[in-house]
Amino acid sequence: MKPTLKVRRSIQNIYNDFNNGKPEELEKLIVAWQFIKALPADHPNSFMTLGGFHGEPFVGRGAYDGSYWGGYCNHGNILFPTWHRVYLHKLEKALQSVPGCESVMLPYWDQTYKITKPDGSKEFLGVPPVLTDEYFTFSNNVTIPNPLKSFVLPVALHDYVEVSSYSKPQGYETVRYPLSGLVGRPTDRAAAELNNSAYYIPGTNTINVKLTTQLLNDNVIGWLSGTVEIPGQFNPNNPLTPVGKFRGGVYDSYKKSLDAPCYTVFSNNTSRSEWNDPKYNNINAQSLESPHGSIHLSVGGVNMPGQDANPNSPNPNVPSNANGDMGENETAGLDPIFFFHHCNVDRIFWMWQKKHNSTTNIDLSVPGFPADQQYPGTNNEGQQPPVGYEPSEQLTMDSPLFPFKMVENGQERYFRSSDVFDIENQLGFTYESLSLDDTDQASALKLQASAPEEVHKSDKVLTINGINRAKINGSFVLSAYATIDGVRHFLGAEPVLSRWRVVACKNCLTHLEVSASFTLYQFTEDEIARAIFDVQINGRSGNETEFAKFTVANQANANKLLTARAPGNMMLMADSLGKGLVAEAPMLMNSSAFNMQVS
Ligand SMILES: [Cu+2]
Repeated sequence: MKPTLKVRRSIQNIYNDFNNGKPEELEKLIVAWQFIKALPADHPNSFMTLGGFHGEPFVGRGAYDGSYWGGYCNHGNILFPTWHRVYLHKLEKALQSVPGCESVMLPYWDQTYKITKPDGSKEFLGVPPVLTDEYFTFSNNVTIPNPLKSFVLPVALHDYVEVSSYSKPQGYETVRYPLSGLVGRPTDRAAAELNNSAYYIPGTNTINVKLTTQLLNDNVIGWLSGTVEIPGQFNPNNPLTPVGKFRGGVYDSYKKSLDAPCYTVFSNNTSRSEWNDPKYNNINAQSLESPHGSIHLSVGGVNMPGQDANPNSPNPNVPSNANGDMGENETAGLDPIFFFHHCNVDRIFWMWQKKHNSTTNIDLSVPGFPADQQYPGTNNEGQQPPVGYEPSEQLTMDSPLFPFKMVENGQERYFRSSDVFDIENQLGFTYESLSLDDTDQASALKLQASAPEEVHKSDKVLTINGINRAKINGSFVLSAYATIDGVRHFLGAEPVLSRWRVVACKNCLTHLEVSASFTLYQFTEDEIARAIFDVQINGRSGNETEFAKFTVANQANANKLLTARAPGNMMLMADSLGKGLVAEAPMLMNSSAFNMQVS
């Protein structure tokens, strides 16, 4: 008989138990987090050590060479789900090492969970209050600063990679949307201070946490539901303001990723984009990494297009300069919310495994692709390899997952993906099932009942290739639009979770590219035939002048696009489209590779 499995639960359920006379589970979790955060920075179980494995402090070749990544995290390749699985396991072990906390399991932030509001309607919960509250009060009335809200760096973080400015001093406290934590240079600090002062309680230097929490929740819920319409901002006299809900919202992306045809395509954005390349005629698929990146950006503060001016902001006309730590790979692991987010990502990974008969073994082959060729995403070509890897090195499920070690037959060795395929039999735990889990009949039925009928009119997909990432500092969002009969519709947004100084990546300059595809299910074939498509990039503003050139103003340029479109031909190439967008656009688009296609 199987030993009883430990259970990773939803943090919101644990919080509800706390409020309903069962405080032990949450209190132990809080004690464990507080403890590992207070350990000396160089202690192997300290939060500084563990949170720092993801990005900064940089080690290895990437500490000085921008062609490499100085952190250990794997993104854009097939190790993304499994590397993070081991990472969570190590943090959980650290929490369990705290005296009296041996039973603590890492909970997940169930992002797609909906609550019923007093009027009976359903809405996403947003960020659970226990992750945003300023204080935590134990049942014995002792109150402490909430250890899950932020982390104060016990040591400074320095970025020595060329001219990068992504450094943080000792004593820096992590921040989330709508605040900015960009403090590397005096100009950055001034911009961050200006941004943050908009959220002070009037007459003080104290952040209005109630307000910033509300704005964070609005932003996260906006990303989840895929709503870009800003209440009160839509101007019927200005039809090119984008409207609508889109199917690429985080909720739909997570759901769609569960249908990804094979592990390789499911596991990362690079492999997914190859699968979605129009040359293969495949059914459009989504990766787990993509909605995961959206949550990073929603918490870390990259505005969705149309959310630049927030009507709830104390000064709605000031575009947000939010630069939260979750939004860049350098510091994401140092905000405690990272681990609750990734625990949910891992839960969805496990759901995919159950659905695709992959709980005990993972097959890397891609249907229709020759087994003797390297599929994109099965190495680190075209991106900066993390610590321990070379760009062309072939990755497998037996590649070492640096820096995580385990003991086998008395010998210490690095973890491999194959050590953690089966969370129940190899790691001894399972997930409390909640939203998105088809195996939970009750919640599946509830989901169906609450989902409005979606009319599916077309199978066509808009694909965009060849955006040059090397020119864009920090994370950003690529969004796509279709203008039909004078109304500009928002098609979706592809998050790009990135590092601060990408241009330092010398040997990546020619091929560090972003691709994205957007389904056009909501339009008829006829509407698609007369649609004008355009793309926009939203990223970190107010810090690097380079980025500003790439911002594409909505209305002015949509008109120019009308003339750039060849009649009856829905493929817009860089030369015509580039001029239609902005003068500098070809710098951003790899001119030979840029391609926008409906097929
Ligand atoms: Cu992540």
